[in-house]
Amino acid sequence: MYRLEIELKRGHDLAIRDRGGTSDPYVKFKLGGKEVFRSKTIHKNLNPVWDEKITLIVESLSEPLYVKVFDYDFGLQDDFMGSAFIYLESLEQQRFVRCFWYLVGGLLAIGVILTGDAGDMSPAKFIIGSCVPPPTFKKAC
Ligand SMILES: [Ca+2]
Repeated sequence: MYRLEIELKRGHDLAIRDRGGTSDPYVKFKLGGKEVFRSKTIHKNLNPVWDEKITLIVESLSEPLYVKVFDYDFGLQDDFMGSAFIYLESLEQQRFVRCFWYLVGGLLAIGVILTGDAGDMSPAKFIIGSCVPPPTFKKAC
């Protein structure tokens, strides 16, 4: 069992899906085909700040965490804005924590900490992530 802490920080320069040249973005996290979290919707903002944290208990690292961004539309089907995968297996090997930027038609800042607990051994802590920093966007969280 692993404890996966996810911090959804913000989006940067996300895709336009509404006629006014903006979008109403929210983020869904899926693991093993199941939705595990849905963020709040930030209306009319391509640079939304969510600042939401969730903790998941994960049994296996073989399933990637699927991150999807949608534009909320009142009364209509929501529009897809972009997606990213966070590969939990690859996280374990890199022991650092940072805020990470994933390309999703724009960028998402997500911090990830994976804590591994192997049987009755004392919990081994892995602080982890992988990073896609855009060269033009210097601000880290
Ligand atoms: Ca909309």
